[in-house]
Parts: sequence; C-alpha cells; structure tokens
Amino acid sequence: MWGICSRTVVGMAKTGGSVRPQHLVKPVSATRVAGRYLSHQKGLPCLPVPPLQQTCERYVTALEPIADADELMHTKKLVEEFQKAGGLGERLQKGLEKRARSTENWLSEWWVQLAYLEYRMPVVVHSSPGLVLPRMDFNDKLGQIRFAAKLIAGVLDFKTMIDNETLPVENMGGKPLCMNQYYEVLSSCRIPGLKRDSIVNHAKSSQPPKHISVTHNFQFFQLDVYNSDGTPLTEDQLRHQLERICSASQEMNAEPVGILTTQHRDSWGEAYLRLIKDKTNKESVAAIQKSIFTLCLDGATPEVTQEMSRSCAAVQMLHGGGSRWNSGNRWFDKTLQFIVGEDGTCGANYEHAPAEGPPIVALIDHVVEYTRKPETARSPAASLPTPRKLHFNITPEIKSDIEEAKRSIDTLAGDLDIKVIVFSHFGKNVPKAHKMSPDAFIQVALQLAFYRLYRRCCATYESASLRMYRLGRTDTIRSASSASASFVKAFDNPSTQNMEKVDLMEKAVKAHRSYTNMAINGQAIDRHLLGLKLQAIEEKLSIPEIFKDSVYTKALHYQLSTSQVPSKTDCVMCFGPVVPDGYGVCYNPMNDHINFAMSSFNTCEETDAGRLAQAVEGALMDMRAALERAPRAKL
Ligand code: COA
Ligand code: HC5
Repeated sequence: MWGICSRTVVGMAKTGGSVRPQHLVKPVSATRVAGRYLSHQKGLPCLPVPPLQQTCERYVTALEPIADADELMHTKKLVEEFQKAGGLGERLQKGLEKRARSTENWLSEWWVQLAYLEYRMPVVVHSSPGLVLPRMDFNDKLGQIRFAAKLIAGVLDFKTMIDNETLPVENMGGKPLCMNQYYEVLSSCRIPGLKRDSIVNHAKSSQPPKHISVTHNFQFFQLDVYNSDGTPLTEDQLRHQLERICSASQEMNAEPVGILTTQHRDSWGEAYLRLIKDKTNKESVAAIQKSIFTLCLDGATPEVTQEMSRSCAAVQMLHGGGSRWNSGNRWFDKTLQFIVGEDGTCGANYEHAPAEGPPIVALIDHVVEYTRKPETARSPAASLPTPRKLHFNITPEIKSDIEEAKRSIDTLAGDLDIKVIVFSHFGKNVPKAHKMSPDAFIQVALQLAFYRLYRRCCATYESASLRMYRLGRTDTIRSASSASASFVKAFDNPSTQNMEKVDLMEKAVKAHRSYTNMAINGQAIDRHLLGLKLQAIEEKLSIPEIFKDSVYTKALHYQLSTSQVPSKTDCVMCFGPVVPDGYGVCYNPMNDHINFAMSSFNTCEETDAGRLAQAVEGALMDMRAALERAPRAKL
C-alpha cells in the first residue's frame, strides 16, 4: 500500500484501518470528507535515493563552472575514491536506501532539523521570507481595520477547506503534489530552544484553537474568531473586535516583547526561558503560539518616494524596519503573520520551517480574492466577549534582553539592502514565444548579470520542489552550468556572431530546464550528497573526504540564492542572502512582466542589490534583442 517504502512506517498511527503520520492524526468531525487527504497522500510515490554513480558524475560536472582546473582534478580523485566498489560511498548508499525503506521520506525530517531548527541565525532576514501584496485602497486607521477584518474572514474561509479536506489537489506537469504543507501552516509556531528549536502544531490537538493573535503598538491580544456554535465571526463582528483592540492599545511606550523573536536563536532560547519563568508571561506566549495566525496592525513607516515604496514595503514584511518602526510589532516565531499598515501596505511574513512558499502563496491568493468580494452577512456585534489582552511582566532581566534584541535587529536592518523592481518590458510571453522555458530564461539572465558584474560564475541555488513525492520539500537546481558559462563568456565578446550567441543561449536554457526536470524528479545531487554525509554521522563513521574538500564548501557558498515563487496576485516575495557576500533573488514571472526582489548586505562592499537589479534588467533586454535579431527560421 505504501509503495517502495511500505515495510515499516515509523511514527504512524492506525486510523480506521489506514495509517497516517502520528502528527497528522485529527479527530474526524462530521463536516470533514474523511480520508480524502489521506487517500491522496497514500497514492504519492516516495522520494527516491538516486544512484550513487549518477550523483558522483553529476557532482563533478556541476563543479566545472565554479572550480578551477587544479581544484577539479583533486576533487575528481576524492570522488573516485568515495564511489569505488566496496568503498565508503557504497556503504552509505546502502544505509540511505535502508532509511528510505523505513521512513515515509528519507530526507524531510533531516532537512527540517538541519536547514531550519538547528540553524541558529535569526529567522528574520536569514530564513523567514516576506511577501508584499499590491497596495490596497485605504489610507487611514479605519481603512486598515476594515481591510484587516476582511483578511481574517478570508483566511478563515480558506481554513474551512483545510479542515474539511476539500482543498483541490495541486499538480506539476500533470502529476499530483503532496498537500501536507497546507496542514502545517495554521495554528503552528516555532519554539526557541538552547541548541535547536522545535515546532508545535495545535491544529492537530484534540481542541484546535479558535483564536488568532493580534498585535498593535507592540501589544498582543487574543481574539476569538469563532462563535460558540462554531461559525466564524462575520466581517463586521471582526471589525468591531479590531476596533476594541486598537482602543485598548493606544499606549505608545509598551515594551516590544515581540522583538525578542528577532534574536539569534541561541540568545532567544535563553531569553525565552527567562521570559516564561513568569506565569502570566508563559500564558501570554502560549496564547500567541496556539493562535491560528498573527495579525500585525502596523504603525507608521518611513516616508519614501513613490519609486522606493515597494522596496520599503519589502523591508516592512521582511524585518519590520528596526526597533524604531515595526520590528517589535511581530512574533517572528509564528508560522504565519499577516501585516497590515495604515497606508494601504499589506503583506505577510512566514517562518519557513513547516512549509515552502507555494502553499502560503495559494492561501494568500485566496485571501486577496476574498477581500475583493463584497461583504456578505452582517451580524450583531454588541454581545461579543472583549478580546483578551496578553499581559507581560517585564523584569529587569527581560528588559535587558529586549534592549539587546533591539540593538541586534537595528544592526541587521541597517545591514540589509533590498531592491524591488518590476521588469515591465516582458514576462513569460517572450521566452514562450521563442519556445524557451521562462524560468530557465530568467536564470540564464541572472547568470549573465552576475558575470557582467564580477567576470566570473558563482555557485547558484534555485529552489526546486520535491512535492511530487510524499512529504517532499526542495532540492537545489544548480543554475551555473558549463552551458551557461559558455554563454555568458561569449555574449559580450565582440567577435561572437549573433547566431552563435542565440545558439549558446538556447543550449544554456535547455541545460537549465533539463537540470530542473532532474531535480523535480528527485535526481539532483545536493540533497543526496547531504543524505550521504548525514548517514555517515548517523552510523558514527568518519566523514568522507569529499565533504571536507574546500571545493565542496565552495559549491555550497551560494552567492546567488534564488527562487521562483509564482502567484495569481501581482505580488512580490523577498528573502535575504544566505552568505555575507551574496544576493537573495526572488522573482514572480507574470505573463507580461516580472516582479523581482534582490537583497544584499551593506557590510559587503562587493555586493549591491540595486546594481544587480539593473544588471538583470540589462541582461533580459539584451537576450531578447539577440533573439529578435536572429532569423525566424532559427527560432
Ligand atoms: N516553450 C514554450 N513554453 C514553455 C517552454 C517551452 N520550451 N517551457 C516551459 N514553458 C511554459 C510552461 O508550460 C509553463 O506554462 P504556464 O505558464 O501555462 O504554466 C510556463 O512556461 C512556465 O514554465 P517554466 O518557466 O519552465 O517553469 P516551471 O513553472 O516549470 O517552474 C520551477 C520551474 C523550478 C520554478 C518549478 O519546477 C518548481 O520547482 N517550483 C517550486 C519552487 C519553489 O518551491 N519555490 C519556493 C521555495 S520556498
Ligand atoms: C514567499 C516565498 C519565498 C520563497 C522562499 C524560498 O525560496 O526559500 C528557499 C527554500 C528552499 O528549500 O529552497 C530557500 N531560499 C530562500 C534560500 C532560496
């Protein structure tokens, strides 16, 4: 029944004759289309373990554009040693295959631990993405509250589909996708620990939460969003409740307890224990953690020119602008925070550990569509219970933790440079007309832009979805290939004929698309190599030399960390660089334009988000011009 990984299913509980992961067990309610989710999940294939020789070969090939000849020769020797018959590689491969037979997904749990819960940098900028929605049509407190009420109603509308298991199953290239991540994003929260964090998901408890948390002027509230009969509050009821929250939090000098969540995880882990020593604080924190999501009703943001307004909104969504602005009006551990400003700005920030961007974007697309519909039922609001203010007792110790967190977030906010651009000359339409994959076209343009700035190629990461497999997360598309290197080197060379440029472009685009196909089919190299390394640790064996090699470190030093996140709504997503001297690049290709958010750190003199943005625009334009100059027959 469970395909190739059916032998032992760990962490499973029996429910009505079938098995599901323990953490997904939910009581079956009368409204739920019982088992729909489960039977879909059961039909999904398990993530394969690629053949060892294939990964070794592909690893060496992937190094070609980023390692020099000597490095490559040395690495080739290490790889040969690793993969030889009876060697360490074979032993680890067998261990990994065994793990794959005894788990639902050999990678997912390792990945969540390593990429997120054991990663100790602040979640802010370093891990949690921001999402900027188009500016909405309001400009004052009343408009902010009205919109926020609609937004809550829209999320609850989406939640009904989650609760009833009636979400339409998504697919990629006609193949159904794993839907598990949708069940992880609401009512969940990250909890800081001393060495590693954890995630709690209250949606799976016997009494799932009925409230959201709201923050305004750095003060937190618990707002029940369901009536006692289980029906969600209507928009006018929600509006009334939000008004009550705003009136009860007029004080402007409240201690910004939420700013603690912006800290380095080890520091926050320690401060957390100090914070929850107090019973009131513990209860307040628990109410936030349990809430369905957090709504941040933001205060003012810096005044900027029209041209800068999208970049400024990206800052607001990514880190809140520092302690002087809205960074304290957050609980960054919360999986999902919606952010609504007074000036029509709105968007979200999400803690990445439980899910990738696409399910969050699908939820937000639904919410935006919902907010555009006229208001439906109206109900009397007078008898609703007062939203509960979540109090915090601030001891001198906690006060000093807050001050330290303020200093750190201000440094981080000051260091981050972010540039949002709308590339308006074309979108997916142009590459499609030239029979090229739009995503590959954009990635090749990024390679050209980087080469033009630095005269070299760099290790480049693009997220590929593994959701074709049960509990699948991501693998890496290595966008710097030998084909892209040949293209970028030839493109600005005056002796290269246009025909040759176009030919090299087509080859680079094809190479990228073929790497993408490999990755989404579970045959890329990065997660497999990681798995082999972790298997060595698990079996208490020595770490293979290929992982101690400086080239391996170089291959993982992603100066370009990129991700395509498409959406129906014309929005832009953003995240920080993953290395101090790198760029974060998130893009949303629409039919006739492309939204980009580029980030870099000011402390690195070599990087500049604005310069990269300009270079990408130039690269896209020049690539189109080359295509248009080529004779039609060629296309
Ligand atoms: N000629 C004409 N059209 C083409 C084409 C070609 N040679 N190749 C592709 N297209 C079309 C596709 O049919 C598709 O059409 P649509 O707009 O009607 O859907 C469109 O162009 C886009 O395809 P492409 O640009 O190749 O990209 P993709 O949609 O397959 O996406 C990835 C590629 C890597 C982004 C995707 O596979 C993926 O993994 N996405 C998830 C990434 C993710 O999780 N990000 C967030 C991480 S938190
Ligand atoms: C709102 C969606 C933002 C996208 C976030 C994203 O792409 O995260 C990547 C996840 C992964 O596993 O590839 C990581 N990255 C930001 C470092 C590219």
